[in-house]
Amino acid sequence: MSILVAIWEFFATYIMQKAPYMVGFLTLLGYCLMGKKWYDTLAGTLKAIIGMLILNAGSGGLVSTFRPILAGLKDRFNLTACVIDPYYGQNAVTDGVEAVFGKGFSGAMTLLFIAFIVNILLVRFNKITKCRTLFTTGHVQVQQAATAYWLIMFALPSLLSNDVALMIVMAVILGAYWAVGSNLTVKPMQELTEGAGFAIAHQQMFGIRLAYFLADKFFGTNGGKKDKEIKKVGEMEMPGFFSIFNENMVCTAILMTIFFGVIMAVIGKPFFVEAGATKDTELFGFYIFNTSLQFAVYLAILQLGVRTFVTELTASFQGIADKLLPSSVPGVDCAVCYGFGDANAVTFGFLAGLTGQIIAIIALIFMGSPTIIICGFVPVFFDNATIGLVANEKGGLKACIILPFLSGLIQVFGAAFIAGWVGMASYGGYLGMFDWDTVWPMFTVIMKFLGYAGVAIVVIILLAIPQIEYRMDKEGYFLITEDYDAYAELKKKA
Ligand code: ASC
Repeated sequence: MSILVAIWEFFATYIMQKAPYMVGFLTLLGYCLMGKKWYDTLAGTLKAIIGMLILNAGSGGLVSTFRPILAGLKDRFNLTACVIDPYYGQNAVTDGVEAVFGKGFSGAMTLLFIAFIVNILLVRFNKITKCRTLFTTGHVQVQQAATAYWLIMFALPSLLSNDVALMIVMAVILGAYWAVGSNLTVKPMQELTEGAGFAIAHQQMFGIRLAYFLADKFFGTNGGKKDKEIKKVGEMEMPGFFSIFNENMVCTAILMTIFFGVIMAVIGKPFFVEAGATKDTELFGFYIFNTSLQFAVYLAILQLGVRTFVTELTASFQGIADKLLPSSVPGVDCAVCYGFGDANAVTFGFLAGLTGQIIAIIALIFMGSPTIIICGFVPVFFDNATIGLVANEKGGLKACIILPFLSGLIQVFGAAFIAGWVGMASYGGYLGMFDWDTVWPMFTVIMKFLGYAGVAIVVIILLAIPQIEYRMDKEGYFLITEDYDAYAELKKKA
């Protein structure tokens, strides 16, 4: 028995919460189920882990370089404000949950594991549930479990005295959100990657599907445009000087230098000297330029990581889909899709989202909002870059700029409302990613005002979504994950 407990503890600590090892574990399991030779299995597993570690080096580098700059705006202007950032959000829960609800943080980890089991069951029985995607991004699951823990306890205080019932309600809602949300990204991702065989398991899954829908409806073929009329970012013919923007690294470098140049100049050199990021003797302009170029560097690293692991994970997942979870695909970090589609769409999406966020923050200040939001790098970049990429694919350049811009506004207003209302703002941070500024505040409102009936409504809404999608395309629904070429053929005929 104690051996089983030890194995479980090892799995929980070193595999489930660490995305590279979760991806490695799934690759190993998949290849074993396929009966691959041991040395191919070993090589594939190592490539999967290393690829994810490279991806983490890229996204971690972006976060550690640019997060302090945006957070610096807060110190520079002496704002007591709530930073929207998954890590600040997690800290806020750790700091406040005991005082506010009398429950420890460890409950959030129990929630994570039970919700993950709910996700597995929903996929296992997908003949009935129509859910096709398994969450594999452990760090995101930790952040979301922490936030859901707070939001649901806030919404249903009557459950606080019954730990078991509370845990069941929370796990069903969160597990259903994981299964249903990532399932919504199957179609956008399969189309973007031409059948690479993954979905997104991150924090803007409803956002991705909404952007896909709106881009198509208002900027794309469903809005009456012909395919060739949709000018995508990479298809723009730029004359003369502007042609250098076609090159992703050059484009990113120039745009980031302009944007971060302005932001860093506003914050001022003394802040960066004090933070130990540069020296008094160093030229500030050089420091800004060098820092801005890091953006292109980390994006390139991130894309290398994606190339290293995606084929291993998706090829081996076939074994899991054949033997354990029929017709399913893995849900992965949103950064994985930056290896596909148009790389400049990532940059444009981010900058449009940042512009939206800054305008919304200024509006909050002018409206005298009791909660002021500070942009965190993770929501402003990873949400809006992803939304921009999907929007560009479906609706071209206009969609790639307008939709992330709107998303930026929504992120700030949504976060200001929910973080202020549930009391997380006073602990300095909120998760702040797109779904958590839109879908989750809506769930919280429904449950707060309707109690148990609200819980039922939320669960029914979630579970109904894949059913509706299935009924809209019975023939293609499972084919898109089982055999993308056959699916594409089917769509061409239709
Ligand atoms: C998040 C989070 C990160 C990033 C990363 C993007 O939500 O916590 O560290 O996005 O997953 O690659």
